[in-house]
Amino acid sequence: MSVRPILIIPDSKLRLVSAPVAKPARELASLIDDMFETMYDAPGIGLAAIQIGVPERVITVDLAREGEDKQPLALINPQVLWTSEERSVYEEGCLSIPDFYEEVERPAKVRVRFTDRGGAECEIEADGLLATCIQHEIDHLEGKLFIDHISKLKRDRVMKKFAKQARREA
Ligand code: GNR
Ligand code: NI
Repeated sequence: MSVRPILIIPDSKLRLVSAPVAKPARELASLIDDMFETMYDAPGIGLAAIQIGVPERVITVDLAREGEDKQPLALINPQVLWTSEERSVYEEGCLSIPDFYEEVERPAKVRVRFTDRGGAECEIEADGLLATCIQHEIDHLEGKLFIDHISKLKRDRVMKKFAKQARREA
């Protein structure tokens, strides 16, 4: 198991559309272990494989707070079956856009089909922060970031700041 580096914008890999998982079971299990370790280390409540440079459709989520028992959830090839008309707004952040937070409106509830880490076909209906987090992660699989849901003015400002930082570090 290892903590892997998290890609930061404007890394172009973050814009890739991830492919359905094709890995052998052992490699997939090891990817998921690394994703949880990386997510807990950050710390974050969700992670998509592309954030550690792997363009495959795997996400990890854990909304447990510090001191609570862990609630690790891995979703392989997640598919949105239904979203509610009702919307909700959360202040979102992203490990690939450090220290930037903005409110995003999304469907309040979502029903998702996925394969779990044991290979079982599952469905969950999520609401609250879990619904938002799962949608944020599924967006990553499409090369989409939460800043794509905010105003162009704010997005351009944050992209510019990170582009400048990347140039300084180059
Ligand atoms: O850690 C994270 N927190 C968060 C807060 C509100 C909405 C979504 C998230 S996901 C984010 C980790 C991350 O970047 N996942 O891709
Ligand atoms: Ni993110």
